[in-house]
Amino acid sequence: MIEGSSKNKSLVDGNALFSLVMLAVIAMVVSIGAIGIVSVAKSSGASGVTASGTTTVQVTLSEFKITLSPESVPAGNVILNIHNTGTAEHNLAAKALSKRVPNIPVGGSATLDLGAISSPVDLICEISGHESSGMKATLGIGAASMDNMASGSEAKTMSNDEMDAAMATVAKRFPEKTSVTGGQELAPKILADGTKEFDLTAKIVDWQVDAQTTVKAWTYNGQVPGPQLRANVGDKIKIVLKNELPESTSLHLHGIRVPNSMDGVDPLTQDVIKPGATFVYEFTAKETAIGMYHSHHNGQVQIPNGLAGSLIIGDWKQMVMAKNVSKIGDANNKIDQEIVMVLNDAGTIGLSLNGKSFPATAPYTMKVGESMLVHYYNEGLMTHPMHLHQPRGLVVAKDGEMLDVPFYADTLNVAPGERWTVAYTATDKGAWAWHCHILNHAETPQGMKYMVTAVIVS
Ligand SMILES: [Cu+2]
Repeated sequence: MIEGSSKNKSLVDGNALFSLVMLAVIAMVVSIGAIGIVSVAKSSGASGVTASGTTTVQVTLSEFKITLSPESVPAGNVILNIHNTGTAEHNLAAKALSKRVPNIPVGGSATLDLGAISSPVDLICEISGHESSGMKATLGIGAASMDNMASGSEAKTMSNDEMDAAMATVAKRFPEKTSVTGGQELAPKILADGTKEFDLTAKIVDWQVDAQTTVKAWTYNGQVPGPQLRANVGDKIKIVLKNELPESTSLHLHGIRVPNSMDGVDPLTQDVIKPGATFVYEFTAKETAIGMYHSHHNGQVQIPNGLAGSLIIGDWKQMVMAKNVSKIGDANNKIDQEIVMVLNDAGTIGLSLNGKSFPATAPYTMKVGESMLVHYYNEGLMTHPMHLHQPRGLVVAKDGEMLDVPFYADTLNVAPGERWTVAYTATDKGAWAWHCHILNHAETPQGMKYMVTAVIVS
């Protein structure tokens, strides 16, 4: 793993060193001209999660294969989250258990509860000809799900030199270009009474998590994460959401003080927004916030598939510096850049930073003495301990509430639904790896992947 944090240890692992050198060289070249704020990340289909005895397996159907993540699970209750990312209708059946889901349309999803299993389960698509074309898979029974991601069958068939070469190849692709970047700031329409109107359309698009992996993403305005919305305390805000998805949806304003009728929890606080319909969320920003907006309808599918974005209320660069100026140690007492990093680990997007997977994640650039404010958002199903090798961060806010006692951390757990705000101030030049420290969220036997990027300090 790219490791070696802690203040004065140097990297000793050869692969890690090579990877970092590659990062440095490539990213330095690319960064001339400054890469600024926006980020992107990659991922490729991703992960299952165990929660107290039940394992959730992500199943992706396409022409003509069935991909399971993880590929085996501990004995116990198993739920399959199935996504059709292909271009034709598919179903999924566990014939030995007499369980199946109806045909799933293109871009659609379904859930299949297998109940308690203790032996491997064969899965197929029953549509005529699809099984024989390759749509079959076996869900194995074995060690905990994560072990499979790490041990990867490739590792057993590659020589050491082959593994080194594979790792070098993927590192050289960083930072890889993809067609669209998520989280772009959306300028509001300013209405006659000063209201800031943000127009969002929920729709499925083809999304590159990296240059070689395209998935069906569920998006706001074609972006993962959705566009970044910004406002100030006192602003009247209107979010006009048009639903062009094949499913109903609703939009929850997570961490933002709104009237109950604007909380987006169908069917309690509003009716569902049916496909083709539009709903208007309207409220006045009463308090500063590091807010999420995301689906609150079939959320365990819709959010990991991409329906999430940030709504930031207030000038956080100024607020954070005013409260923490002595601890941040910035050269001119001004935070230079502010970014949102949305973590995800499931659905069609999978393990990713801002909708992209390494090497398509965006690197960030800083100069010694400069500061960067990072808002981590976890929109996935698991906790991610985010680790930046250097510089260390000052954790200044949790869920949009400024901490009375900020603290330094080089690794910070970010649980689902949480937002943590961290001020990083660059002290040493170099290309510093930045990744989730659940190791198989950041690396495979073929090199760095998923939740990895870098900060390049010059
Ligand atoms: Cu992680």
